[in-house]
Amino acid sequence: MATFVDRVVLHATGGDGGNGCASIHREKFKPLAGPDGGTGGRGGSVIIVVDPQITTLLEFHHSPHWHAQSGTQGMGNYRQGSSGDDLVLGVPDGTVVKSTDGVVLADLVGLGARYVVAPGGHGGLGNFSLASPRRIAPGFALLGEPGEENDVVLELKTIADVALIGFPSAGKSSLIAAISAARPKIADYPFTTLIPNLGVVQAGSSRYTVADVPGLILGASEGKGLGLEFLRHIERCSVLVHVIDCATLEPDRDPLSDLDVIEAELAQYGGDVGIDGGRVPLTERLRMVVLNKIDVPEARDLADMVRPELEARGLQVFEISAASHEGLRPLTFALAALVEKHRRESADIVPTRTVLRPKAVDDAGFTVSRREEAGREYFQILGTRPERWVRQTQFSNDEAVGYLADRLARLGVEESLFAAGAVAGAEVVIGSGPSAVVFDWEPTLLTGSELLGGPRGTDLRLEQHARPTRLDKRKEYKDRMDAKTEARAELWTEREAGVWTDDDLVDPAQDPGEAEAPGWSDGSTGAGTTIGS
Ligand SMILES: Nc1nc2c(ncn2[C@@H]2O[C@H](COP(=O)(O)OP(=O)(O)OP(=O)(O)O)[C@@H](O)[C@H]2O)c(=O)[nH]1
Ligand SMILES: [Mg+2]
Repeated sequence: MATFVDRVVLHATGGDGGNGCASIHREKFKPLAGPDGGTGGRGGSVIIVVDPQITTLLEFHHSPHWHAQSGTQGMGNYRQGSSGDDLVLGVPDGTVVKSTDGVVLADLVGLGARYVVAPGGHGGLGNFSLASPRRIAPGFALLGEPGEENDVVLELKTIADVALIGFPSAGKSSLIAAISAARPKIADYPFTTLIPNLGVVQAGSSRYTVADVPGLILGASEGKGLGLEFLRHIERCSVLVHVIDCATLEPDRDPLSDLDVIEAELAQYGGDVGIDGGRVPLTERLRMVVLNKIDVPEARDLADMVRPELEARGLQVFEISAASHEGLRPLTFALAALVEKHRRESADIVPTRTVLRPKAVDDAGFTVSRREEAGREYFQILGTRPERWVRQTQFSNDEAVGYLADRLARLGVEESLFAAGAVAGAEVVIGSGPSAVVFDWEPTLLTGSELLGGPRGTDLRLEQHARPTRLDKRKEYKDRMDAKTEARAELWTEREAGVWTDDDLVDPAQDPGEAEAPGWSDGSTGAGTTIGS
């Protein structure tokens, strides 16, 4: 099983923020001494950072799901929850972070370059922090915010100065083995090399790295052979070396057509060149040609024959034998000169360390839009703050819901809903996707002037003209007086009867001895109590 992985999908989830606490402080003689619920701790974030010890993304291939620690809840007596620890994951130098739809989010080059994949959620405020002169003892706290869930693609682009490219069995691995301490697998069948190999070459006082990538064939850009999959590893190389096999026995191949095929495939491979930091396209990189296997007599003749043609194209040509080590010394020094040249030229260009393309944070704003879906009309509110407030609200607590309504109104959501044409009872959706919350809107009118936005004569207040007329008022007064007279008459009948008994409690017919009624009794008037007679 291959132990080299250069492209993985990472599913990262930030830790949830801890919930705030609603608690009331108590001490001796002060049983209700004010709110003292602490704020919940922040959730940890999932962060990737360049670690020079790591050379492959294998670990993420085996376990792609990572979850940072959550914050703990706030507690009474003003105690805050503890924050969750960040989860720091090491990745190889040269890792590119992309979104799942292919947008480059960060290019991690250099020790310590880092990228926050999934930030943790905020902790919810405790009722101590929610207290204000107008809300002295809040009976609620805010919920912790869930951590963000993000999927990103990690791609490894090897960092080397020189890349060896060419057909399978051209002798690329043999060459890197001859000039450096790298010991890749070498054999006479195509596609011996399945993963990129790196070697360090020392030529005089200069030192540079060389990458050997799997061989390319005609149609690699359409996926033939190993395709262009490994070409991402040469995207960062400053010098390209065409290794050409002069001793091949295949009938339809010769050094010139081999070179053309590889160049065509390179042109076909656009890569991310140009997106991240405006690198030089592959077809415009410094390059040279190495004619290999000249220890074979026919190969040497062929090499001598094609050399003028290649030089006429402006290419630097070296005849070598990776087997007998002939011609290697001039080659390594010529490569050193090219690498040094490139380093000198790029020294004044400020290195593009980390290209971060964070989401635009528009913290202050929100948008209200009228939507229709399957005949259902609703108003959607999108915005960082309204969405977070909704996530932090405990909907089983009326006070918390009231607090949310106040916050939304203060932000100006109601005015915007009016402006968008919403009326009382309209369906309002805050957020999008599965976490969206749906409300039936009950406007809390501050001044009523918002209603004047409609066409003339459509003010809702004008339709409620149910003011009583004088006749209505007189009739109502008369009815009230009649009812009063009736009630008084009833009372008098009862008084004149002179007995205040409750028929349900005592039945005098059955128990004459106990005929005295419960209730007020001064004992002077015998059975029954007479009031006011
Ligand atoms: N005679 C001779 N044979 C060579 C020379 N260089 C490489 N070979 C042979 O060519 C064959 C292929 O060599 P590799 O180095 O594996 O070729 P490669 O370009 O890495 O091939 P892939 O990894 O398949 O792309 C091996 O059998 C080598 O022994 C050379 O200079 N002279
Ligand atoms: Mg090889």
